[in-house]
Amino acid sequence: MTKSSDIDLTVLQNSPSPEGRKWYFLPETDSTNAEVIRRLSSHPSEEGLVVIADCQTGGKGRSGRVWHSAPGTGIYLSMLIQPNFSPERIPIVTLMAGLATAIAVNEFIPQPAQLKWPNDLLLNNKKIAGVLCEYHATKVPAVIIGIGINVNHTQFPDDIKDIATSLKLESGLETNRTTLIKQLVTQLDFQYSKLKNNKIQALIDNWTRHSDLFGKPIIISKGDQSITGKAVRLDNLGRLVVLNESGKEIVLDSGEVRIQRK
Ligand code: BT5
Repeated sequence: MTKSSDIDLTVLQNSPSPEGRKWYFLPETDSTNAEVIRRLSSHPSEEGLVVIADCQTGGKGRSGRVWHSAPGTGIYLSMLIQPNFSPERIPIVTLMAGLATAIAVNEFIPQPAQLKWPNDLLLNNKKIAGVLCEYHATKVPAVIIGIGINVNHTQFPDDIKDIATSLKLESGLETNRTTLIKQLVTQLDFQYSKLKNNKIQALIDNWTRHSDLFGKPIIISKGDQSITGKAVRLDNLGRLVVLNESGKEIVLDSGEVRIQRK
């Protein structure tokens, strides 16, 4: 069995998809997001394009962080969308992609994973997936939705071993990556169609149902500031509304959230 044998591009290409979708599989790349961005210069209009890699040598997280992308075990996938809206809407795209990931992943585990604002999916308080959306302003503005899911990992490097988990570690079962990719892309298409139809509130309500963040005491770090309070809700721009310790509502468009567990 080759390392990437459970990713079967033919199965994916034959699955129901929007017309004209292109699928690419790469045994190795620096970053699937970077791959899509490079491709945009020669192919400026390819809405729906999906690029999958078996391994990333420069997997990207937010703010220049690294996404650990071991070969043969994870899903490293980018989808290109070219919606008719401005960069302010990217936070909503990130929520939409997280929701699609949660729904897809939850098909494969008995206990549901929970979304953590803005871009994490947690299982038993450990990170099982992350989303990185990047805006690229070309002739046809593009958003690259990057999703990393820990699927069949049995171990992680020292720096993340206490904060990361995988489907395999949580369920004890090996998951076929092609089956999960199919679910993920189906969900992405479905949630994106809702976004295009401006069903923002429905999307935010659904995201909220897939998160155990609300009502919990949290600490949010933003640069060198940190705010302690309770997550109250998301507003219609996808920002987090927090009730701080003085009883004042604060609206955050970015930050690192830590749930204070007892
Ligand atoms: C993310 O960033 O969670 C976004 C991850 C997006 C990865 C996908 S893979 C396909 C596409 N191509 C790319 O190059 N990227 C996207 P952030 O919230 O900044 O989290 C990064 C942090 O998560 C790191 O600093 C580590 O602490 C932790 N981390 C790194 N790799 C991890 C992993 N495999 N599992 C769990 N946690 C990880």
